[in-house]
Amino acid sequence: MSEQKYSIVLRDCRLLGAGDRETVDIAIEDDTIAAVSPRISGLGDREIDIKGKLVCPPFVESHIHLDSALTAGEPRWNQSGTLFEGIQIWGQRKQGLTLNDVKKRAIETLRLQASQGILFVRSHADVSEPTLTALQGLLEVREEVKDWMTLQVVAFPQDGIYGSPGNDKLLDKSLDMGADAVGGIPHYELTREDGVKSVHRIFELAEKYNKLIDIHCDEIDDEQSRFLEVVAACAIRSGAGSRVTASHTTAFGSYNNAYAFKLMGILQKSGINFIANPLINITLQGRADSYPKRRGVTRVKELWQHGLNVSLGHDCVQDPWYSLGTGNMLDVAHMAVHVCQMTGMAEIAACFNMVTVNGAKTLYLGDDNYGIDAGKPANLIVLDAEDCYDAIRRNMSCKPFLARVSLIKKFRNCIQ
Ligand code: 17E
Ligand code: FE2
Repeated sequence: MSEQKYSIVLRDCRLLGAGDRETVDIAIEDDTIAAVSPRISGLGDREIDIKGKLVCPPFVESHIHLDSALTAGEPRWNQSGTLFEGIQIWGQRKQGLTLNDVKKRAIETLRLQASQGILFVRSHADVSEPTLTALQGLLEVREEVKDWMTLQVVAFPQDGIYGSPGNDKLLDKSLDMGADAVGGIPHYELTREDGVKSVHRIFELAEKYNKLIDIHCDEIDDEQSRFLEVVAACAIRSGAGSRVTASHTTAFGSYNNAYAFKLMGILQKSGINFIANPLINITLQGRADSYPKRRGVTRVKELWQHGLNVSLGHDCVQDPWYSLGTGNMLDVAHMAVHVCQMTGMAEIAACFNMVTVNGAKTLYLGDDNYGIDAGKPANLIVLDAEDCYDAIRRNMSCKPFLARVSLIKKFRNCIQ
């Protein structure tokens, strides 16, 4: 019997969570994983010795604003470092948006992300401007990059749904144009009532257009900001649970424990996803505090301990809110380990999951589309690390290589 032939065989791969267990070989045929086993006898046209390094599914960037990426300092720098000054500066910068401007910066950022092992990205697009240039640009980019990057676009009304007349219609139009998810910003609406109304409107639109939901929710230090409970209640009543995401939720870090305890039960019942953005929220929040100064990050550890799905996002790559982004998901996981005090071994592993498998769940990619199993698309990365602890600890020097098979051709020199 002739030996089985594959396009590529990766030898001696250490899978996530394998510990000291045996490494495996991974056979790839066309764009699909054909086999994963301790010893594959068939040969690949291309044989790559991974030398026991960590092989995992690609990084998932579950929360970024590509429309504002690479605009830091334009037209001016954020002096107070607050969310609100950032919104003001972006409000000026976005007046001059053109399709070309949005697309050029978005593609440059996506290339930066792909070169660091990210193959799935969810980006918000500000839909508060009547021209909808940011959205149109990102929808075109979604199409243009689809061979090497899966991009989801959230219609995000940065200035609020009820902040000015017409925004509600713009959000509706954005979904009609093809955005993948409905966004919102209830804590920024003019009143508490408007905030609650906006959450109900988001769920109504999601149902009308059959879209996912991802809301910027309670991104403020105000312990009275309680829109998360409204999101959870709507998720419970609509049954939309796993299709719903609450991003940021930094006020949850300021709630009193009695309320937080009650809320946690409701959240568990809702089954919604959470996204924390520790790099930017550690810098944006706490700006009105003297000392003690709050960390301004949601209760990541407790959400994880209670079985909720939490992923992590970069949020910004050099924009008015955060000028220091690199796009590297290990930077994000590294910061989460510190800010959320998740330094135990199981906790560090959990933070690694938050930039990989948990992100895939948040993006609702489906079990068939993500992971290292026979039959799934051959989307995987190789990290120059022994395990996820080593990867996070040495984040600056850990270089991912090899990505989606179609990318092997594009980024051939990444494979070593
Ligand atoms: N807009 C917003 O409302 N919050 C953020 N963190 C960013 C943009 C980056
Ligand atoms: Fe954000």
